[in-house]
Amino acid sequence: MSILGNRVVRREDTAFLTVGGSYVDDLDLDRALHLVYARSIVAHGRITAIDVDDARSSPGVAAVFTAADIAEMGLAPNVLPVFPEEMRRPYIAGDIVRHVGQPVAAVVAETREQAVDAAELVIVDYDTLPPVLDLEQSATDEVLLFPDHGTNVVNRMHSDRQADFSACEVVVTERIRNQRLTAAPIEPRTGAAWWTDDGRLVHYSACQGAHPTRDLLARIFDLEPERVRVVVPDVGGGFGAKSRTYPEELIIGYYARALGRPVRWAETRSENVAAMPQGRGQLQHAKIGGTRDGRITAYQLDVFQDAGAYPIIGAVLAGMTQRMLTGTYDITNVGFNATTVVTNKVSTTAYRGAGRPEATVAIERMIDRFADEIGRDPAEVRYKNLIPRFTEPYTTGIGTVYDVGDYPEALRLALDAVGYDDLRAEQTRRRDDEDPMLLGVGIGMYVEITAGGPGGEFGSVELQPDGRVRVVSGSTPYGQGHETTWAMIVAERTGIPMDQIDVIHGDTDQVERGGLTVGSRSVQLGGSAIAAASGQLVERARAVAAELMEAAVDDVVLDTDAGAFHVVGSPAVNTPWAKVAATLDEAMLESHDFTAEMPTFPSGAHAAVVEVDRETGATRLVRMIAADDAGTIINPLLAEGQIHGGLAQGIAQALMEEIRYDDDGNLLTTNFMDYPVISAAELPMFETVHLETPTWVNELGAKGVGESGTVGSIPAVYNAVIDAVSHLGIRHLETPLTPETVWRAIADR
Ligand code: MCN
Repeated sequence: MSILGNRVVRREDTAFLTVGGSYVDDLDLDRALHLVYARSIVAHGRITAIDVDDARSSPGVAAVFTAADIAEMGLAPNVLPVFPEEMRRPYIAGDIVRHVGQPVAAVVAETREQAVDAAELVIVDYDTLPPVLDLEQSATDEVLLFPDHGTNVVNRMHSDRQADFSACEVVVTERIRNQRLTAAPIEPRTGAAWWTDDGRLVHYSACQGAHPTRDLLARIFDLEPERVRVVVPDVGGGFGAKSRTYPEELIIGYYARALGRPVRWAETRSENVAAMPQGRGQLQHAKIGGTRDGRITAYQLDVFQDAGAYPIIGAVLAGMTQRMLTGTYDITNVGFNATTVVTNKVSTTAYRGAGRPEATVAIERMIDRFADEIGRDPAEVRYKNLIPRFTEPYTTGIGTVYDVGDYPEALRLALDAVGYDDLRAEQTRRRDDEDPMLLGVGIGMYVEITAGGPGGEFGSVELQPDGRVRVVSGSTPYGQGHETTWAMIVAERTGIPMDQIDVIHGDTDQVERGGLTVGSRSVQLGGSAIAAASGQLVERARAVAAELMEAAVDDVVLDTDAGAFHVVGSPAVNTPWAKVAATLDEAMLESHDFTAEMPTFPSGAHAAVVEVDRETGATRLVRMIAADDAGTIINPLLAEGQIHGGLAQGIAQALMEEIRYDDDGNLLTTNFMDYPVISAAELPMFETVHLETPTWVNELGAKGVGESGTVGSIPAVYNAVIDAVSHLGIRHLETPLTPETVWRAIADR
């Protein structure tokens, strides 16, 4: 019997729930100095003078670095080579500041408190420049953020064809805003660095990939990668925003070298909200058209993507929106354009879903708008336009190739679970009775792309002479439970019990190579690598067992239930793994790099039931159903946990969370008082429904699940709230659907 598919509890949690995890800031570092940044209070301005004298002479201060002091470091490397050279970010701003919160000086002191106090004494004079905050305004280039570059536009994307609406009986347009969000990891960004006596750089980081950070550091400090060791201990969440280690942290090694002592950095929550790159920030102009009986025949999406002050990952995410343009629907006459611009706000980056929720929100809102326009039920319109079940690669109207999926079944399961027809009847009853509690039901169908980026993943499995197995993974987890997942895969392939399997990750001295844990890629790539390495190990061990049993290798099989090899037909005489291990002089190591032929496309249907208070505009999410298909599930408990977390973040985007700046570019949402991170108090018990169409892309049959919950839940909740108030003539509102937004719309009617 296979252990895969069982609800195995996370082995990671014993420590988390008892003694606690071990994070960068828990490092016991002898003689370490503390780094704190003085940050810009101006969104756009020229620095005319900077006075750090008082800061330098403040108690405990070892050094204060300005841009001039670190000039030899140049600008931080471009995150992607496609970005304009002129738009590279400085480690510390020297002449121009481009967002509130940008570092203007680095203060290093004996204690964190002393560094904070001294940073307050840094005095900067600015000539303010007009802030560019609006995306469409930025695209006009009236005010340039980088005059040398000549335009605020980072890139433009256009599909080969544009949608033609001439044959449509009905056409609906809408402006949809995907507001900025912060990932709000419980552990803000942290890092620590020092140099060893033989000149190696050691850097501890709370990030989403040890090796990519190591390679960046090697590049910055002009070292061979082997001369850098990056360790990623426990990480308190990342959600995409820690996928790239940022200049503020990358440069810690510079301060450590200059001062000859370890330097550590841990930002505050307010710094994290202001200065850690944010998610979303996409403005959409959508147009949908079709027949009066509900067949959609044309769809066009034109977007403006906010890159923030310096282009990083957020500046390419419109490409993901394009790839997932038509979602689960069979629409061939489609078009897409994107303009990505810089603005005087912190950069945008990947945040759970990264470009795919934006596509999903657009198509799912427009399906509802279209259904409303023709007076038909949104579920009926979806059924009419869904791609039928497919097991062979399917090419969408925009040219993306999906692996396998059954979208009509997902919709059926979600509607059954929620009791759709009864809800519609109840909704009508409440409307007729003028019940102050309006009922709304919303559907969010989704298909998303996982492991959509380049590269594969590394894994190795090593049988040691004492019988224990050492698994080494190139993936770096930050909350997903990889240790449990990898141990399950090895246990399943070898029959060795999980408690004899140790999992190593996140240390470049112990792991040969590795990628980023992004795009829900780890199980399908890292898991497949470990599965393949396990298979190779079984083959080698089988040869040893055959020798021990004096049998022909081809006659020997592994009984994974017993964890032992035997000759076909005679299980009584067997060689357990321990016996094979005992013959070894040195560990038996097998490794594998798995690269997939194509990404996988998890999908599903989410349904939300809300009550909207007509008097106050307040929304209560009453039920949330998620029917998700991530192919073969390794561990349903962990996969559900992923869905739960994703749902919470998606629901938060629909109802509550928003990063807001004022007209001068000051951040208004600076901590968890102003930025309402969602909690269990706002959420119902989630109802998950299971659906599995295993992918043929990898031997595990697994698709990613880490972001699915977010992608489907945003439009489901969004549509539910609009549905609740649609009979009042409200067709569309901007997220987050706060009580104020909803109340104003109702009051306007
Ligand atoms: N899983 C499974 N069967 C599958 C796929 C996944 O059982 N077919 C389970 C596995 O237990 C695996 C977990 O789900 O450990 C996640 O696997 P996968 O979908 O491959 O995603 P990754 O491990 O690559 O994680 C990345 C993904 C992303 S992109 C974001 S953003 C995110 C997320 O994971 N951020 C998280 N989940 C998070 N969870 C926590 N606690 N914290 C974050 O910051």
